[in-house]
Amino acid sequence: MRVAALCGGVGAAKLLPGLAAVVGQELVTAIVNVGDDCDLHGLAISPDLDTITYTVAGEVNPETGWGLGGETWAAMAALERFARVAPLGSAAGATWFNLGDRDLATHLYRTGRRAEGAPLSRVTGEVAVAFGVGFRLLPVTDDRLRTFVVVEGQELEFQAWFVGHRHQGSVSSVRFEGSEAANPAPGVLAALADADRVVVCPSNPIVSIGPVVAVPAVRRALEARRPDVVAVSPIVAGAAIKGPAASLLADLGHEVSAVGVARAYRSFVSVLVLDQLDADLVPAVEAEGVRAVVAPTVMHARADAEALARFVLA
Ligand code: FO1
Repeated sequence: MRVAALCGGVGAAKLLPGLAAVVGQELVTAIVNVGDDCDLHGLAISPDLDTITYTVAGEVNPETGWGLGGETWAAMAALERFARVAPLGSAAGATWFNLGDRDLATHLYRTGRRAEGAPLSRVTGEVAVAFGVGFRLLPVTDDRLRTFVVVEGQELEFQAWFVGHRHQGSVSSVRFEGSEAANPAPGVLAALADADRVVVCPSNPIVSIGPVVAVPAVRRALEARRPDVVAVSPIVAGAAIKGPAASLLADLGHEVSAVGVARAYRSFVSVLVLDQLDADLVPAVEAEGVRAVVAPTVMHARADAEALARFVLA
């Protein structure tokens, strides 16, 4: 069975190995959010692509869910020296976004290859092979697509809010700059057309899945495959497992529940997997025109991910 999985960062990274265990890595194509990407220190940084790569390679930092395990921070520590000389407003030498010494190598390689004219999708494939990842990993687009949030009247780039401001503050709006003009990366539309099943991983519906489905041709391809598109609710019992999904949904006027997720996804998703804690929401989800099925969706261990993957693909 060929599977295409729409992915953000940590939530998706937990389900992917489960999907691979069921159908085999070579039959899974991950279509990954790039709205979180950022340019710091002159480096091209793709957090969600790296989180997926590092996780499926078994090299992710298990405490944080991002970056590499066993990291050292010599480069970040050395940058502190320049803090007292950097002019106000300069981004040079920033240490608010923690880049470990080994993680830096990935950004150096990606930046070097992009400077040679290689598209992000090509470089992502090279990085995946370098980490021994057998999946196909694709950025949703090779074009520039960046997420901005407006908090207390101030517009911030995604990482400046998520990390710089520890995703605090009430978000009044979110936009995906470049999405309207963005084309799917090579292989994305074919993956969505050829897949026997499309899985929307339990990532943040607004800022992880949102940018992916904001690419017009991707949204159209998903709507055309709606009967074969299954989503796993990232909201369980009114809360997100990790990150700001719940507060974001609330800030933007969505119901913070699997019902709110069903409403957000219903134009391209035909089945929503709810956690057992939300079994009582089945009728309300189905009232949104989305079939609801119940299974344990919180993944603590690999076995949980494989069981959930088996359920999602059944
Ligand atoms: N998240 C943090 O909360 N603090 C950080 O300093 C941080 C650094 C970082 C570096 C590389 C990378 O790939 C991810 C990093 N993240 C950090 C996580 C990142 O902000 C999130 O993974 C997302 O973009 C949301 O999924």
